[in-house]
Parts: sequence; structure tokens; C-alpha cells
Amino acid sequence: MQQTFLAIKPDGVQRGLTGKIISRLEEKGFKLIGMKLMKVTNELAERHYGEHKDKPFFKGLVSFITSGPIVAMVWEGKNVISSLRKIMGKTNPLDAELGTVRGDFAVDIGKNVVHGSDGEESAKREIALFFKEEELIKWEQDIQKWIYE
Ligand code: IDP
Ligand code: MG
Repeated sequence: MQQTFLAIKPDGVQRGLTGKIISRLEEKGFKLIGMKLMKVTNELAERHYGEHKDKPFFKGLVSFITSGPIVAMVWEGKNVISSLRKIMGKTNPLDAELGTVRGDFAVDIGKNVVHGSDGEESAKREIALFFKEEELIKWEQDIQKWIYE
């Protein structure tokens, strides 16, 4: 089973969207194995968004992600990395389909509510950046036999 890192960004937490977004992932059939409400430090933000450090929006992105609490999560499931990217929708909410989180809940690219890892390598890197091994819970979800064939 794959694992991925998902975060509700400060705008999503401030707007009270945390529960709705978690519900979508639970209803889809994925398993939550780690979760915490946290303030992101500058250092963590700069490491997390390291791939964007030369982009013009980098400074604003770091100051935004550190501006209030986020909800950091790890989700597990079959093809969960690409599936969550689909559920999130395109980076720019204008291009995100209705029915996706960004398509339904966001307007501007800089306030697009959620972050999700974009591949296996970034998922591993981001999970390790935000969670200690012991913060990830191994548990059996009884309904999985009704989700997976
Ligand atoms: P992603 O979040 O869909 O993976 P990335 O390209 O990795 O998108 O960009 C990270 C975040 O940086 C985006 O979610 C968005 O909030 C912000 N961002 C990306 N491009 C721009 C831009 O052109 N202007 C302002 N913010 C941007
Ligand atoms: Mg990205």
C-alpha cells in the first residue's frame, strides 16, 4: 500500500474546511495513519517547499504556510498518491474541476487550501519531514474488505 502526505493549509483551517476535506478522503476509502495540528516553522517551510526556492512566489508561499496552523496528515491506500492529487484538483483553482477540493473551495492559486505529495519520492520525503516514525499508527481497518477486491 502507498502512503502520501496531505496538509490542510492555513486558509483551509481558518475557513473551517478541515472536517469536510477529511470526510472526502474517508468516504473514498483511504486510511488515515497520522494526523496533527501544527504551526510550520520557517525552516520546515523552506525545506518542504525547497523545489520552489528560485520561484518568484517562494517568499510569499513560505510566509503563507507559516501564517497559521495547518493539519498535517498521512493517508494510506492503493494508488493513494495520484488519487489524492485528483481529489485535490489542479494547482490553480481556476483549472480545477468542480467536485475537486480546489475546484469547489478555492479561487486563487496562493490560497488553494490543500497540499499533497506529487509522487513516490516526494511522499517519502514529506512524510519524514513532518512525522516521526512513532507518530504513524499501524492499524487494521475492518471495512477494507468492502473497499478492495
Ligand atoms: P501543488 O501544490 O499543486 O503541488 P506546486 O507547483 O508544487 O503545486 O506549488 C506549490 C504551491 O505554491 C501551490 O499549491 C500554490 O499554493 C503555490 N503556487 C504555485 N504556483 C504559484 C504561482 O504562480 N503564484 C503563487 N503561488 C503559486
Ligand atoms: Mg507540489
